[in-house]
Amino acid sequence: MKLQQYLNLWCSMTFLGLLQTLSVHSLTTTTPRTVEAPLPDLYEASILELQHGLDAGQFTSVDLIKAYFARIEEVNIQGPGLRAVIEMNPSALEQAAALDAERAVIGKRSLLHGIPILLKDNIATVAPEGMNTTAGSFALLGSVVPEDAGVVKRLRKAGAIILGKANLSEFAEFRGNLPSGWSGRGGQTSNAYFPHADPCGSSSGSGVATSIGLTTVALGTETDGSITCPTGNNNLAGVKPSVGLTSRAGVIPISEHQDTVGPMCRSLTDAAIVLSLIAGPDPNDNFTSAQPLPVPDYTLALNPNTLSKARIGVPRKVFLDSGSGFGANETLGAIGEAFEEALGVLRELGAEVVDPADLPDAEEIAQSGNETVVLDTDFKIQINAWLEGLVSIPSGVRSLADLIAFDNANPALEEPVNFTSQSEFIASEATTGFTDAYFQSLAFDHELGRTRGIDAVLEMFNLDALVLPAMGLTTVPAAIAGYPIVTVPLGFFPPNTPVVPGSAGPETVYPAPGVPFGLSFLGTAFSEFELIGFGYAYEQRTKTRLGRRAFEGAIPKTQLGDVVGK
Ligand SMILES: *[C@@H]1O[C@H](CO)[C@@H](O)[C@H](O)[C@H]1NC(C)=O
Ligand SMILES: *[C@@H]1O[C@H](CO)[C@@H](O)[C@H](O)[C@H]1NC(C)=O
Ligand SMILES: *[C@@H]1O[C@H](CO)[C@@H](O)[C@H](O)[C@H]1NC(C)=O
Ligand SMILES: *[C@@H]1O[C@H](CO)[C@@H](O)[C@H](O)[C@H]1NC(C)=O
Ligand SMILES: *[C@@H]1O[C@H](CO)[C@@H](O)[C@H](O)[C@H]1NC(C)=O
Ligand SMILES: CC(=O)N[C@H]1CO[C@H](CO)[C@@H](O)[C@@H]1O
Repeated sequence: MKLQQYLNLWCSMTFLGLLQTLSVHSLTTTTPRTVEAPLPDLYEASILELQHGLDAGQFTSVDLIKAYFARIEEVNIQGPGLRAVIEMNPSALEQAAALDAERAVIGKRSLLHGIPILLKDNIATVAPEGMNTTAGSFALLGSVVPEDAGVVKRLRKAGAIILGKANLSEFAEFRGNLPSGWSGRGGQTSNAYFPHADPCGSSSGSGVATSIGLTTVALGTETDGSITCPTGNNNLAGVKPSVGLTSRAGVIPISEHQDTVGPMCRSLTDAAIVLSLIAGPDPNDNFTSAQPLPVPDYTLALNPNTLSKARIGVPRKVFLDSGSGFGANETLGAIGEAFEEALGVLRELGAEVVDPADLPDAEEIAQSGNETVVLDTDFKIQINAWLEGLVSIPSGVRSLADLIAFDNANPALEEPVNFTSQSEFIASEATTGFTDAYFQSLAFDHELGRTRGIDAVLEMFNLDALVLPAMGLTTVPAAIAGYPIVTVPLGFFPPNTPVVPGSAGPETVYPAPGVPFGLSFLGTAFSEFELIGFGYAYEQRTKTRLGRRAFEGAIPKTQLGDVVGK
């Protein structure tokens, strides 16, 4: 079958599944709308709620874009200065109008038709649309990419509207010791739950913007922790997919062996809808040919009974002994307490919790330098290819060496005070290509993460998944294995939490009262469907996200009612 035929078939199959879910949801989770039904609150609005309103003619996608733009204006640079968004799409209103017209005449293409989505600034969009793709760096400002990223092509085909680009830790946190959530172009992203709190990185802007409804949904990317951690710190549901499930073509790279693109949303329902539409093979990223087909409709995993009889393991050594910190740390003890409670919830939901269920090689993983060898080597080769592949670049930067020189020559733009800001660039520049040592380290990573790590513990205890807090170094085993992580809200630091200043950069604090943290489900390659099911059962039982809102000044006031009919 030709790819296009396959895609069409797949789209219609997916669409049927999504429709089925939509009707399930309208029966069970929403009241029937009358003409006077209230407009959805954009702080929390889900894709399904917005589709109901769009279909019923309560508001249009043009209204949505206007409302989100106004919300961004309120809090991004003004007010609390959250700096979550780096650029708004100057073509978004025009695209929204076209999609509104298409909906009126032929109906919607998918559940993302006319829905705004924010992209991390390392995901490419074509230049004539009006947005940059820079990974936050002035060195890439004005550069022209050859084409849209693979995931963006899929989003456009599904009818989604690219709302803008999200701030991030510059170069997805692979430049050096930079503050989490800081980029030269975007400045310091701040958490919306406490003034100046660490948003975590590197998908910081995707996390903060989604947490308070500056967008309906967002995409982030992860090489090691960059979706999982900001999903947790910003009270969201996110999926870090298996390497090879979502295309990395057109994504400013760190390493093809670990990079992934995934959704960051306010619910796993939204995340499942987005993932179903961005997953799938892409001829421009051959790792995607390794995934099992057909791509599942992940919305069919949204069943609250999935944990009944599931066997879930607790790999305590990964988060207690490997430097993740909070095991013996009073300040971070709230995470440990909430985690123990979560295990109780899993049991209540019928899961058999196997505790501990340690990775047999947990200590080896904690001590291993193999990941650094692989990432340092891959980054130089891949970023050089990215820079060479650009149609044009005003800075003239065409290699990693040029990038380092650009930052040195432009300290006012690219050098935050008191940070050794290029250590990873410099280490990567010193690598000499695919040496024997590199291939050895890559093989060790796969062995440590997969055969002697995650797969070993799953088999040893006959487990369906692992569960652990979504923070710090807990992402390493899945990162080196290329395996998936599904993260949902777990809890919030209590009101009496002492505020620790400067922890992620001079302008940040962490922890602090009210700052969220997450719970992660891990599994083997391409187990997203099962992990989404487990996460959903937990999310629906606890509804932790709704337990706390952002601080008052960080909550935008503009709502659909302010723009509809204006
Ligand atoms: C990039 O940003 C600059 C300056 O903000 C802007 O003039 C330009 O239109 C943007 N887009 C591209 C593709 O250069
Ligand atoms: C992708 O292609 C490269 C080079 O063409 C090759 O070395 C690599 O093994 C391929 N990877 C997969 C997963 O097919
Ligand atoms: C506990 O965590 C805080 C915040 O990350 C950190 O500043 C502190 O050094 C940690 N204390 C110990 C004993 O690890
Ligand atoms: C890679 O992992 C193996 C197995 O744990 C270990 O023996 C080796 O020292 C590691 N290599 C590096 C560079 O850390
Ligand atoms: C940078 O470090 C110096 C010396 O430790 C200190 O005096 C200064 O306040 C720091 N600046 C910032 C912005 O943190
Ligand atoms: C959309 C938006 O507000 N972008 C801002 C991001 O931050 C830079 C630096 O402060 C501003 O110049 C942009 O306007």
